[in-house]
Amino acid sequence: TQESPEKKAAGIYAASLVKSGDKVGLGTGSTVAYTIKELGRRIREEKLNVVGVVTSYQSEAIAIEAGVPLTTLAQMPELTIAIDGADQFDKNLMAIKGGGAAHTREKIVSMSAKRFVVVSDPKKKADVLSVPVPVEVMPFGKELAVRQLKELGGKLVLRAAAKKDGPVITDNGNFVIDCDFGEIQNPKELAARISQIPGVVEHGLFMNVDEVVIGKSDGSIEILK
Ligand code: DER
Repeated sequence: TQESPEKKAAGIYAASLVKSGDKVGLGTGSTVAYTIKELGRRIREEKLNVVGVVTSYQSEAIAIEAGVPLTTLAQMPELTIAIDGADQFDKNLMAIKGGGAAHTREKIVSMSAKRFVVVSDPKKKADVLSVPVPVEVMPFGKELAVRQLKELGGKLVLRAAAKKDGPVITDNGNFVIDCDFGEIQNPKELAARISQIPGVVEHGLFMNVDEVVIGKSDGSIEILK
């Protein structure tokens, strides 16, 4: 993927928030990839001493390549800071994630951290959240989840894989249904309703963001708290 100055500015700034001794949750996607690579540079050049927990096979591969030491939540259940991207966020720091189908482990890791920082760019800022909400569902329960998500007003698409015939299978072995609810006036209520559907593993509405770092094309950043 070609360089994005906005994502690079946000990702590198977020890596500067990390200090030696921190236990770092490492999200998934192209923006946080800059953070992971910058942490690798700081480990090599500044002797930064940190351990990370990843949220996908993708972030695991990037972290290993960057030389970031990794462990698991089983060994390191309470994290200092989690850093991750998002597909959209609003002024109340509500976010929609899951563009990379990694939102279940991302939510577990971000909720395991004392501080959750989203790295993003101006295109993802919205007055009202409106992009489709990814919902990870157990294949066994897909039909029931489809019925109940439709009852909530969603227009649903089972996420198709790119280089595999058939649906995306997540790192957890499940399907992803992208649910278009249009403008979401009450994200907290929608999140609660989706979570009640049996067979839903996790949805992409995140209400635990502490700050959003917005990268700009001139390399500067803006922080929403
Ligand atoms: O899947 C996710 O939630 C990712 O964080 C993703 O939505 C953000 O990806 P990007 O940084 O490549 O836009």
